[in-house]
Order: sequence, then C-alpha cells, then structure tokens
Amino acid sequence: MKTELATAQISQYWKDGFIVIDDFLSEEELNTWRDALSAALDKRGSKKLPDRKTVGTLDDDESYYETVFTQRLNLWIDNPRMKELILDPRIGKMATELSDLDAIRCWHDQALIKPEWGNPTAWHLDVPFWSFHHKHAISIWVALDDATMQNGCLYFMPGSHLKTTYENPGITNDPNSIFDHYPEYRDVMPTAAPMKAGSCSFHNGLTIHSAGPNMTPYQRRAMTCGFMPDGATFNGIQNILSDEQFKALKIGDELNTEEQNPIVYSKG
Ligand SMILES: O=C(O)CCC(=O)C(=O)O
Ligand SMILES: [Fe+2]
Repeated sequence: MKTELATAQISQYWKDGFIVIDDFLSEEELNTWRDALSAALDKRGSKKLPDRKTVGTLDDDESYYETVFTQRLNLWIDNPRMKELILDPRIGKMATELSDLDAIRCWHDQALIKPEWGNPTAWHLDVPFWSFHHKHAISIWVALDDATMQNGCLYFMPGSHLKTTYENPGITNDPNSIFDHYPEYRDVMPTAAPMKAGSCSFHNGLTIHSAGPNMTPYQRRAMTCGFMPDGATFNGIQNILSDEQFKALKIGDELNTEEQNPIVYSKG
C-alpha cells in the first residue's frame, strides 16, 4: 500500500479539495480487497446498514437510485475482514496528514457498486448529509475496478471546498440540480478522475463531486470511507444514526463512541 504523502500532494489537496493516488494498492492487495468486499456484500444481503434496510437521505426515489449504485454502509461493523482493510490506521494517518488533524474517526464506510448501464451519481457534497459539520471531513474512494470516463469515474469541481457551505442542496433525480444552489459552477469545467483498479482518491467533504453514468455492461466497484475529525459534535442530522442513537443525542454532543465512530488514527 502506497501510504507516503509528498508535501506537494498535501498542498494540492488543500488547493483542489481532492487528490488521486495512482497504484495505491498492490495487485495482491487489490485481490484481497475484492475478495473481502464480495464476501461482505454476500453476507449483508439487501440491507444498506447492518441493522436496517434504508438510510433516510438518499431514498427519495429508490428506483432511480437503485440504478445509480448499490450502496452498503458500515461493512466494518459486521465484517472484521473489511474492518481491517478500510479502517487501516495507515489510511487514517493519510487522512489526518491531508487534513492537518491530530486524530480521526470513522463516520461510515461505504461500498458503492455502480451497476452495468447505471445512472450518473448526482453532483453533491458529502458533509451536509452527515451528523456533524466540519471543514476537514475527508473521504477515501478506492477503485476496485478500473474507473473510466465510460463506466462512471468520479468528477470534481477543483477548489469548490473553499466556497461551499454546510447547507444541504440535497440530491434529486436531476443529477445537476446542485447548480441551482451553486449557479457559479454551472459554467465550470470539472476535473475527471479516472483511476486504474487499486488507485484511490481522497476528497474533502465540502468538495462538489459526482460520477458519470456507466455506459458499459460491467459493474464499477468502489470501497470508500468517510472520516470525521476527532472532537466533531452532533449537528441534529440523523443520517446513518439509528432512531435510538438519534434520540439519545443532543446538538453539541461529541460523537466519540468506539462502537459507532472508532478512532482510526491518532498522532498521540
Ligand atoms: O462512487 C460514486 O458514484 C460516488 C462516490 C461519492 O460520492 C463519494 O465517495 O463521496
Ligand atoms: Fe460523495
């Protein structure tokens, strides 16, 4: 695993709000990740979360989203093998270095399988959906198949993390509806981020991003994880929290339980 970050990569992340790391996983590691994901997905069946069928935020039209991607969250919770891979402290260290933090927790991991002939992933920001607001929320996205401009690679609006807010423009069935909220981006050329299988990207939770449609008869698999800076507090949004967890939290409470948001890396 290529875990060393050059200063230039860190400054590029601060400037653009994302970076791509080519050949992040070795061939052998890629096979391990593919096998672990396949086993985790088989075990999970049709539930999005370990204990639930759905997540509130992305389900306004199930039938449209079923063809955007199959989404399975928090595989680390019911899958020790996946936990070892995606909550690897070396990945956590990279996330803390990129964000200049002391310690980082897992918000949620997420397998995103864009099926053959799948719809595009709408332009969106991540952190406005989450139960904390922080300008240093960061996600890793690991390509487990070649992600190309033909099968739905990621696209980013460079520098948008410096201009966006925590207000949630939402996701509708129009993949471009974010431009009603951020009209200044309607005329901006995004950066495509094609990646070979085993490469990865990191993006800031406030960076505007999307993925193209899958215009191929093969699926596009990715394993991702959203990281939350240690010390982040509850903002009143339920997102992936269970009704029980949601009811027990007050705005301002620290999200710091090991069962739900384990520390992935800490400098100290
Ligand atoms: O894989 C995709 O289609 C979208 C990924 C994404 O939005 C994310 O990882 O935050
Ligand atoms: Fe996203």
